[in-house]
Formats: sequence, C-alpha cells, structure tokens
Amino acid sequence: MAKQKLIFATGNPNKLREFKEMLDEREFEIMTMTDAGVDVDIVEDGETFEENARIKARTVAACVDGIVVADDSGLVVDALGGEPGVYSSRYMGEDTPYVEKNAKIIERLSGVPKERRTARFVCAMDVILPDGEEQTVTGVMEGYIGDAPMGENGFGYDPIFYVEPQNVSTAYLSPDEKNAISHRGKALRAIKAIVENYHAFH
Ligand code: ITT
Repeated sequence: MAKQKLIFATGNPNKLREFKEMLDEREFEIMTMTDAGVDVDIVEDGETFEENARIKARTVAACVDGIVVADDSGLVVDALGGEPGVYSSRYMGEDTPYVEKNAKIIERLSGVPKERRTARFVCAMDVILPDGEEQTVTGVMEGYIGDAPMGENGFGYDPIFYVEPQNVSTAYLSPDEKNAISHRGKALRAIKAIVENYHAFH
C-alpha cells in the first residue's frame, strides 16, 4: 500500500517530534507545512482549542493536496481560572523562556495545597481528508502543578505538570511513557483511526 502523505500544520518542532514518535513512518510520509512549501500566516484567534485547530488545518488545507492535521493545545490550571489555556504559547510573551513561565505559574500557586493544584493538558486535533471531510477530536491528560520543576524530557510546561500515580512530571517520563498517556497521544490515536478508515475505502 502506498504511503499516505500527512501534512502536519505546525511550526512547533517538539509537537512534530512527538507526532513522528507515535506514527509509523513506513505507513505515513509525515511532512510539516514548511516541507510542503506552505508559507502562510495563521491567525489563531479562536476562543477554544477546537476552533484554533480548525483554523490551522483549514488555512493549510487550502494550499496543499493530501491529508492535513493540526493541533491546538495548552495547559489549563484550575486555580488560575483556566489560565494559560488557549494562550499557553503566548503566556508572558511568545519568546519568554519556559523556565520563566514555569517559575511564574509555581509562584502564582504558592501556598495552594495539592488538592487544589489540579490542571490538565488539552489537545484539540483537526484532520481534513482529501475529499474535504473534516473531523475534530480532543484528548485530555489530567494532573496537577508540582511545587518545583522536574525532569529534562518533553517541552513547554512539562517540567511543572505532574501525573498520578507516580507523582512525577511529564518531563521526567520517557517519550514513550508520555505519549502513551498524553493529550496529544490520545488525540492522535483517534485521528489515526479516522485516516486509516479513509484509506481503506479510497
Ligand atoms: P503551532 O501553533 O505552530 O502548532 P504552538 O507552540 O504555537 O505551535 P499552540 O498554539 O497549540 O502551539 O500552543 C501550545 C502550547 O501549549 C505549547 O507551545 C506549549 O507551551 C504548551 N503545550 C502543549 N502541549 C504540551 C506538551 O505536551 N507539553 C508541554 N507543553 C505543552
């Protein structure tokens, strides 16, 4: 069976790495929008993760042939009223290093007990198939904000996002361990089933 061309509409190399870790590159030819020659400015002005994922996928699908997938994701901290949420990459400014963003979140939660430090990573993933059919799925990973950063793996907010039952951060988990439970892993497995089903009938 011919490899399926899958264009991932992201400019974030860490997302792309996780995406590749989870998909079989013998089955899929995975490209970024840059690899596919798409150079468009995407205005992520949606109010939800789902809206933003659709904006990204639709913008890129208008420029290329193939299967297009986009994700919009972020960290939702209950004690901060859901911040940083859809503003996760823009929190404290797009170029502020994550050591500073992570330190700020821990500081804002100082004195908050573990049971009220609940948080989740959310990933909305949108797929647009070559026949124009579109579907959006959402994956969630529940956890809590730790008292200090931990671990060297992952990216972004991983060092401060802790999961049960190990009580370690997702930056402390191996890539396979994170992908098995992560918001992006859950969403991608659902998208993969949609793509494989499409492929079986085309
Ligand atoms: P693209 O829009 O180009 O895909 P982006 O980084 O701007 O890249 P988002 O708008 O979806 O992507 O922002 C997601 C942010 O949420 C990301 O930059 C991280 O700060 C955070 N995030 C999402 N998934 C994460 C994960 O698995 N681990 C740590 N942080 C994560």
